[in-house]
Amino acid sequence: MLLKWQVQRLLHQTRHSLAAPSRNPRTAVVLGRLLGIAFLVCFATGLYSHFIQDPLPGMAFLTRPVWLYQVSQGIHITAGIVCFPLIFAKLYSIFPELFQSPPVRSFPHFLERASIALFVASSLVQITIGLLNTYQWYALFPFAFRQTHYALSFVIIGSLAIHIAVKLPIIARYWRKRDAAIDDSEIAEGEHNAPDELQRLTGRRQDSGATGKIFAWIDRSPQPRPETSRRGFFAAVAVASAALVTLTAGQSFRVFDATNLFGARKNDTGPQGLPVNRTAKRAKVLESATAPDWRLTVSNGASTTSFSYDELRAMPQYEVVLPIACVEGWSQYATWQGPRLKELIARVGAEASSTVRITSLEQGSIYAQTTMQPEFVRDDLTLVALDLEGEPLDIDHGYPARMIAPARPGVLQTKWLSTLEVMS
Ligand SMILES: Nc1nc2c(c(=O)[nH]1)N[C@H]1C(S)=C(S)[C@@H](COP(=O)(O)O)O[C@H]1N2
Ligand SMILES: [Mo]
Repeated sequence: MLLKWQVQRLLHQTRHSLAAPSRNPRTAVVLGRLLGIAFLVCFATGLYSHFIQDPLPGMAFLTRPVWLYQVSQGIHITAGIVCFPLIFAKLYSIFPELFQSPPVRSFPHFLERASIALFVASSLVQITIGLLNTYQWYALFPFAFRQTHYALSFVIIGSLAIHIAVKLPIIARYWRKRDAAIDDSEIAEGEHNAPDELQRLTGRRQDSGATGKIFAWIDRSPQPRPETSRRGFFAAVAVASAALVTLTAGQSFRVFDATNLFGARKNDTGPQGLPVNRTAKRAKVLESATAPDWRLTVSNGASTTSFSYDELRAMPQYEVVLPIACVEGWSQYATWQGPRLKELIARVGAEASSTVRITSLEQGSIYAQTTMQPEFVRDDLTLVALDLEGEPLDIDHGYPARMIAPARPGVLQTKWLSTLEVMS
């Protein structure tokens, strides 16, 4: 019993000593709102990116505007990066709540705290593995990134829903600034955490009435002027977020190109002015891609034809301007030339609205084989690209031939083509 009291006192004292003007429910609600928006944006763009790579039966995707995936994924990564300052600010603002006493008051209270623990932990893991992935540090985690990231997103959205439901009274009360002003009468009904509530109230207001006196009794340490320091706190969060966007978003959005110092990729670098993640050497295709007898095999059931490089060049050539838009957030437009995919499969008697399985010369990579759905196959802009910026593809860009299609994630723009099989 004595121990219990001592623990509770310690928790109380810790909580008091952590009080600060920026640590109040209004700050937590404002940050929570911003985080909630960022999470929902990341969730929606994430689902799009997940299912376009792994469609459920019956799913079809838009092929216009051609930048749809590029912009969606750019937003996903940028919003994910902004979550870092927002989450840390939010954790800072509610940190004293960690020392609630008693730690658990009831079963619902236990559920509330457990759901927050899950929410915080999964969010931190989520944005961290996401960021690491954009820098291609996959080796740091021994699990499939996309599946884990996808599964965690449901844990997060689920616990976010519980969190919002539990905190609804506080959220409603501090939603608007003017509602956040609390009158002194509430001090009386402060129940178990009355001193904390007082601390917060007095931390936010510089009145010297009864509140001030009780406050002095609780803690005599001088407080910074609440309004100023709260504004300073928000300014710091805003500056940190803006700086992160400015220094990284250039990989996804041209406007920030000049200040792209920390983005995982820079535009206009690499062979033919386009970045390269996986070189021909690393993909172990240097030999197979330059073999003089290379042919592109196109099949439709029993009907199979193979095309030499020159035969592909002899077909009608089309020029398209399309972005490579990597799931890691970087993207860049380029000019591509080559025959249309639908005209190639027509040579083996397939309809334009077919599903095509695309196989690379590269072996043993998850990108070595991809499937293209009918809406992309039949599109006029979907090419088997031979040229990039008016010259034959650099070997690192997929020479002799690669796929390029509109509004598609980079992972599906298969390089070093070997075979195309019409599935249905
Ligand atoms: N065969 C093959 N094709 C591939 C890849 C790959 O590793 N192997 N990388 C994909 C990815 S993730 C992207 S974003 C685009 C552009 O990647 P690059 O920068 O490696 O050219 O090509 C795609 N095509
Ligand atoms: Mo990618």
